[in-house]
Amino acid sequence: MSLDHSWYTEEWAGQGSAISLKTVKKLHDEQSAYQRIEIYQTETFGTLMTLDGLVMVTDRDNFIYHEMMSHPALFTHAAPRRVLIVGGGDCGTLREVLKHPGVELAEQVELDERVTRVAEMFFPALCESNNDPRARLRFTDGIKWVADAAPASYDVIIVDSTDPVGPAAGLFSAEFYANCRRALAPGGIVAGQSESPLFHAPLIRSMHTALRTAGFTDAATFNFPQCTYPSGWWSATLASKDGSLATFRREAAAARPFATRYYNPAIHAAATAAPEFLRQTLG
Ligand code: AG3
Repeated sequence: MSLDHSWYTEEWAGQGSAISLKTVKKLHDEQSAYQRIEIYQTETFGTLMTLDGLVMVTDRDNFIYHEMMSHPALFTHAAPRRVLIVGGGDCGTLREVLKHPGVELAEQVELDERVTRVAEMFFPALCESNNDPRARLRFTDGIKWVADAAPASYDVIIVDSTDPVGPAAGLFSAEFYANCRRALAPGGIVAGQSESPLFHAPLIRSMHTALRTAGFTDAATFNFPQCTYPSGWWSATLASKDGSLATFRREAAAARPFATRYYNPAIHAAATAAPEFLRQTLG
């Protein structure tokens, strides 16, 4: 069976596999200072955004990723007030973070302003909280931002990055995590997107090693389905500055005053269960 021009395909380098989404038309195509940003209307997944040919967001399944990047960390921290998002230019993570009434500041530091401007045009729902008075949108290098941040200035740092290649590679390093740890207040938590358990287990292991090297005292990988990302299975890795991740506020999560479509307390607990091969890889 051959794929014709009405299919958008992301081939997964070295994995002999790919995702294809049937497209109706291309809505936007630009080369920003950093990357190629494309928007498609798909037949069954709504609007699709790709960066340099890699799937970032579709209307249909982004809720799983954005909820799992946000709520596990925010319901593990005792009382998150100041949240930093590194990357996350489509603003989907920002929207989830701002659903927490206790959050007083959600600062997003995205390298490429064009990603956010294009998201505002084509993903208005993800950007619906961008004008919340608690939101601060910055367009600069997140690695430098965290290195320059005042000590103890955030409660939670969420790293909503692209794959660990190019400018995003530094977001997976021990040096970056050490700066995150310094920028976190006591009790602080960092959460980073950590790729596919099936395809990238060695990367997840190296993240755990880097987090420990940086001084984090506990780390755990939360896994969840993400059918448009490589292997269809994805993860977020959380780490605690100086405590444990067992401080999950289950009752607060159960009584959350906002709607979710994936996250709930049972999912929170289940997502931390490591499949046997991952448990062995992580040692
Ligand atoms: N974060 C991108 C995860 C990496 C996807 N990788 C891929 N398609 N090869 C997405 C940003 C969503 N806020």
